[in-house]
Amino acid sequence: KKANIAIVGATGMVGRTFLKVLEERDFPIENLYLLASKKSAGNTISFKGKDYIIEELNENSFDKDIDIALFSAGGDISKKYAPIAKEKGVIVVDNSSAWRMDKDVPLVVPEVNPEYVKKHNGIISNPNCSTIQAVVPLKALHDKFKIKRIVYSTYQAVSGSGVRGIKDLEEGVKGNENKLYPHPIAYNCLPHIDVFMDNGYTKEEMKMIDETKKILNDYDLKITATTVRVPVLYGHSESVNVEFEKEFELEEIFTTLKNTQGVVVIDNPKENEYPLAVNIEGKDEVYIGRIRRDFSVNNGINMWVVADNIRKGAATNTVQIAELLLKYNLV
Ligand code: 11C
Repeated sequence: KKANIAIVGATGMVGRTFLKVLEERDFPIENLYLLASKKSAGNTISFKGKDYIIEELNENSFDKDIDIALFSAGGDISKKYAPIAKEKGVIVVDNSSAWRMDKDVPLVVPEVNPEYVKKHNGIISNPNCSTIQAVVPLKALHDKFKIKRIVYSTYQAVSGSGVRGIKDLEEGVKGNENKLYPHPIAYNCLPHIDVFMDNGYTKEEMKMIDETKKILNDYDLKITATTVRVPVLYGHSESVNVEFEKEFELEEIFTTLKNTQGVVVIDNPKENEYPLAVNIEGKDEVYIGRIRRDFSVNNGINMWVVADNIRKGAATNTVQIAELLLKYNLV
């Protein structure tokens, strides 16, 4: 079966990657509609060798026969237009944070909780990029050894902030002033992603904590996080410290991760081999290395988790969700 697909935010970094991923995976599309803001309307984007005209997103955009709309145009657009699309019978797969914590909205990572798409009420959320890459390995480990506590420390690429983040880094290394971030990102690390909340955490940190619990469907997990922006273009890296209830042999952790769908283990310290952001750009898997015991607790490990934030962290995961909708005959 082929589906009618709309892309909301087609000209953005994630929007363009949606198209690339749909093309690469040969997603079965009948009709494709590209929607964006007024300023891009009328321009064309090519998909599978054919040019498509970008239309302005408005309240009538979903009057057409659209099965699935992939949204990546920011939270405000999703808040306003996802309910309109849903009303017209479109299934929205939303990459923004607008609906993620809503009780009626499944938050899906296909390697972790694919069946949750069946519970959709017109909207399915794609998690935050830094959460997606963490939960792929954590789900497999949780099933086997039962996680008690997680400590996340992230090293996140500027592309997570979109083109303006990339510009701040590229201009910064030339000696020009930062325009997006509150401090220079060139030659620097900023312990500040998204806005600060009243509890002293940033919103990015709270997203990692809250979304992990929702995706793993375990609200008893103890989780803390520090999220840091680093001068890297693509690929988020994370130090993930995990404490388990159950005892384990380190070899079992390796075996579990090696057998987890969507995970690639690169862990050969003697040869200086471990996942690096610059090597995983354009990849769809989650790369893991530096797997070792945390000797400060009874049953703990540390690992280094790297993924392309625009692909697995956003576009690929969203397209995988759309693939599940077809697989489960939901469109
Ligand atoms: C970043 N994780 O790296 C953010 C970008 O909730 O979808 C994605 C924000 C989100 O800045």
